[in-house]
Amino acid sequence: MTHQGKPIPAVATDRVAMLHALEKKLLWLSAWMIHHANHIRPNRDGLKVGGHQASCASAVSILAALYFDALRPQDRVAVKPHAGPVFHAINWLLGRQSREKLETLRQFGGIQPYPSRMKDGAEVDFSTGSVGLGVALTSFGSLVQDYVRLHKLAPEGLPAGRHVAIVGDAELDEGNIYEALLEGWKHDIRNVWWVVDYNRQSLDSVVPDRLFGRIEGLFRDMGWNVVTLKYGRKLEAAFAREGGESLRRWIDDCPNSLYAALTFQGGAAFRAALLSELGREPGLRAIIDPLSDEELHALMNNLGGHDIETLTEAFRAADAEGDQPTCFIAYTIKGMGLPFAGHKDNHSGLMTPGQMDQFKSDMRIRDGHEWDFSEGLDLPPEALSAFIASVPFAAPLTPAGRRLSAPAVPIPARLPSPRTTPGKKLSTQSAFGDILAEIGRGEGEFAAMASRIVTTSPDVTVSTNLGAWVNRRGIFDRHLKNDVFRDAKLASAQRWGMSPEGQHIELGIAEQNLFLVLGALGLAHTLYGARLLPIGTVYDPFVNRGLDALIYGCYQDARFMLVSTPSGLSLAPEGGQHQSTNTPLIGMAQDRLASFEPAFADELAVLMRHGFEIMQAEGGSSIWLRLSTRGLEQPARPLDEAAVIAGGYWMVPPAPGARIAIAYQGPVAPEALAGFEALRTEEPGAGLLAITSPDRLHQGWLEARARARGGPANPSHIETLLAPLARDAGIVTILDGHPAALSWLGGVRGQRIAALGVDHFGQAGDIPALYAEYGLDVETILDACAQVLLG
Ligand SMILES: Cc1ncc(C[n+]2csc(CCOP(=O)(O)OP(=O)(O)O)c2C)c(N)n1
Ligand SMILES: [Mg+2]
Repeated sequence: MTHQGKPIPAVATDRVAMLHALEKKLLWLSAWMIHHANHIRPNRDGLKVGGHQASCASAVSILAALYFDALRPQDRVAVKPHAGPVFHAINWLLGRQSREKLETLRQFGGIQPYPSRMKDGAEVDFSTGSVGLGVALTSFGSLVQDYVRLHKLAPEGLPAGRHVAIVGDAELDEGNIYEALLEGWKHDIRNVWWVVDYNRQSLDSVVPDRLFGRIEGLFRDMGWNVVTLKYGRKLEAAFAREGGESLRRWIDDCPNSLYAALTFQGGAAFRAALLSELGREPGLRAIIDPLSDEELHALMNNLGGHDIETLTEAFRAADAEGDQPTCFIAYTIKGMGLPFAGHKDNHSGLMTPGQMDQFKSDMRIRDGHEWDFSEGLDLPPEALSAFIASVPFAAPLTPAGRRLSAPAVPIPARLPSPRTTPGKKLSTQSAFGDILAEIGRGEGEFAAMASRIVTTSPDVTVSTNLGAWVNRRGIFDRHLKNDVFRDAKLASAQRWGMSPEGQHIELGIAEQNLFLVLGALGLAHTLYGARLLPIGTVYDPFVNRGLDALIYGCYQDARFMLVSTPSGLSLAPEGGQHQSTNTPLIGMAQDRLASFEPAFADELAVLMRHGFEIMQAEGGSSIWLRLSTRGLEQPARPLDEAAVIAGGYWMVPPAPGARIAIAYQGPVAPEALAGFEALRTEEPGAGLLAITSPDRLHQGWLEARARARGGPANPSHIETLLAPLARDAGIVTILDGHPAALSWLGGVRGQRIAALGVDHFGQAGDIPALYAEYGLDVETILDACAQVLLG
């Protein structure tokens, strides 16, 4: 075996001593990485680089016990964001991170402040940073792991892993945690550990006392085992002596803020407090009097989360218990071992150079040897290397490492087109349901892709038209559950039997959970070695409700298809709470998410197919389809598929040098068409532009402009589309959403623009009333045409 290229002799070692050495090493390295970034590395702009030495110190023992004892290669971990440096130090010790890289914390191209799957490399299982989300993702990861395994899609020989989150206690203030707990309970998740770094401090303050009593109860109610690691060995031994019980009671009753303040002040302050309150308790003095201030401080800080033996034993015991989800509440001190330990303002606190000098000498680190492997430890480096190489997590998960891959599932050249009859209206939402239901038959060339599609929805399965697909493919559950209505022969359009073979994950109404599940499904190829084609449906306005989790999924490059429907004013009688306006702008702004709003079923079929392709492509992305319940007459026509994918095509091309064009997006197509017919009587050369994606058009335009900075470049799709129009032509744009999504078209060639759309809250009404009120009607279109023509 080797470590960083050097051979390692097999040395018998004492496990606990090694773990102690490693926690010390991690405390040093994390503090030094941050100090180095702030004080040693040249600083060009005078900005504080930052970092969280106290948050790291709080978690070093927990992380040491996990990575160097409890974890196995197949386990998947979300590390508390502010302990990122500890995580990277661990990877260096494991030989999976280079030493040079440790010097790049928070530097351009270097290690990110919070672990990032995309930027920090293959060792990061789950990105973290937006507190609460990484924690919840572990639960849904375990659900997806079960899905993959029960569908027999997991690679041969890959063992099932545990999903572990190292959780900052303030993360438990995030509501998404409780949404995930509830959903996890419904799905009977297993193999999940949440290890709470319970330092009773957040960013601003010390958290209220006994909050955790409540939280613990919640975990138990949700079927979790809760293991509280309050005291370490030394304190437990003291409690066992005469007077020890009163000491325990005093600590138990001590308010969090006072305990934190005493920790910051040191052993003498603890002594004074103990003597004033417990001085007369028999036996107490015998416990504390022989201790120096320093020893008393160490005793009082000997909490469970800093006691490597307590931690490793608790993890081993839980491991032996089986797969019940388990929450460990590990009491810790924020900044443990650092000069600002326990201080309420320590979250972003950095050691001063003077404090670092002292800390360095306390840690016995010589100048110039700060990065040395076993510097400051009473151990030969070979012994340390040999121990590290022997821990379970050091074994490779696969020869290619921790990040898995799975081949793309072939997508047939054409998806089934929904049946349309001339004169019959069809909405994009029903077309979506029809296309998926047809695929769901699983016949012929669709068999392979049908078996990989997984749908999920937060209680809007039926109302987003997934019903027929679900009837064909069933609902996923680890346990077989019959459909009671069906067994009793009670009429219902939905046949909702649940089984391990089912392909729809039904969620309660919690949009963050939808996006977290999509995130986990969309990482299945890299985490569980199985390619899935995830589709999530949600009402368009409620994308906003789960937006951070959606962004989070995109940040880690999870791949899925989001279908949001209904959308806009067009779901008229539902009123202003349900009528979305800002979503087209979100679709444009969101990285790694190609968003589209087709108007017709044939466009939708092309875009769904495209979505299944790009979600599997190297360098691809997720896809978002904004759909509508408004039925439109369907055109019978040949379709320029590439143009639909690129974001737009001429429904009616303009004459060369035309003075005006109307550009529409989505379900306002009939108004645009009617306005266009009227316009044409006066402007026979006018064009009618169908926009399927402002996002793709805009992105293409940005990319072309970036290319053009390096010399002559091909024009973007939108430049090509607009080229036939006269230089000074006017454009009227219209969509059932915020007008800014298309108003930028005027900037492409410096043309006059009138941008119609919705920029106020909607309200109930029918489509004619609402379109008239919000200016999506023919009259407003024609007024806008006149305005741009007249300049
Ligand atoms: C969603 C979100 N809101 C706010 C923040 C800013 N923030 C970063 S850390 C933190 C408090 C963290 O406290 P805790 O989870 O207890 O971590 P620790 O005490 O271990 O540092 C806050 C509010 C964030 N990262 N994410
Ligand atoms: Mg905290």
